[in-house]
Amino acid sequence: MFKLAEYKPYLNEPSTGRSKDATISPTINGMDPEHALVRPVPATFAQALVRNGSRRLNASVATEQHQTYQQQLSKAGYTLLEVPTDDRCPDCVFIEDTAVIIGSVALVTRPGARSRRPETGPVAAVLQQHLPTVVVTEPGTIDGGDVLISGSTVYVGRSQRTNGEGIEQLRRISATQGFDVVTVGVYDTLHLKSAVLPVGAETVVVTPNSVEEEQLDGLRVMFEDETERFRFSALPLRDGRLLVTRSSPRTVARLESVGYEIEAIDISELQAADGGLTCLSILF
Ligand code: CIR
Repeated sequence: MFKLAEYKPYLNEPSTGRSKDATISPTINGMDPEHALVRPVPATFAQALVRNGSRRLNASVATEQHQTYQQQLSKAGYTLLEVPTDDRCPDCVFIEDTAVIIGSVALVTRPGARSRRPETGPVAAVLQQHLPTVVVTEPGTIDGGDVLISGSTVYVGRSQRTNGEGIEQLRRISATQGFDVVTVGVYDTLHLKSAVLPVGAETVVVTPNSVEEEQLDGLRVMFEDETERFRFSALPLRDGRLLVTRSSPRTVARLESVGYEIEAIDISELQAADGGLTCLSILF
């Protein structure tokens, strides 16, 4: 069973102005990523994989929302790099799942969903121009949405998409870069980062009772509002702002009350295909 009560929910601590974490410009692996790799929404987006949805996805709306996302990345100071979209890959806008930056290396994944495996090659081709790449091999599977890095720890979700062999391969490459790996069971959602969203260097917002929460004890945990289950997503930007989803105002209000500088955007169409804010870019 989950040990929710063991956590001291950061949200319940008295707020004394800006929190420490809220003032930190978030870094990845202790470095400040300058590039944001993105991939435009394909015309076939309506065929994207969806866990529970029934409504039809709209590629034009998703494209508009994706453009707003890119504008925010530019405003924050990232240099945008683009992988050409591919109409044979309806999910390719969710580029995060195809590669993970660990230290100075890019780990090109082997996505858990067979239909998504052709997405990795063109992403690897761009990343190879910037940093060394290694590739997850069969029978391992990893989706980048299952990988969360904080300090020198790599948290990896064991999910429907990421298997034990994939995690072992991740552990080996992480060790070469000086990172430990902690496995977190993912129960009630697609990826670890569907339910555990980094909002700063050491703080995450967690959807209660959806992952193995006791594995997160190295992190400061805040909780998503119960009425907004899985609607919250976030991406810490290099200019110190926190990009968040407009669909989760109560959770966002909690973050504002402890000092976060928030920028809220609407990515509802991308969320309808189980995407969030992290999954739309690879930062390096
Ligand atoms: C999928 O099911 O693979 C896509 N429709 C959504 C992937 C979202 N990826 C992510 O959050 N990292």
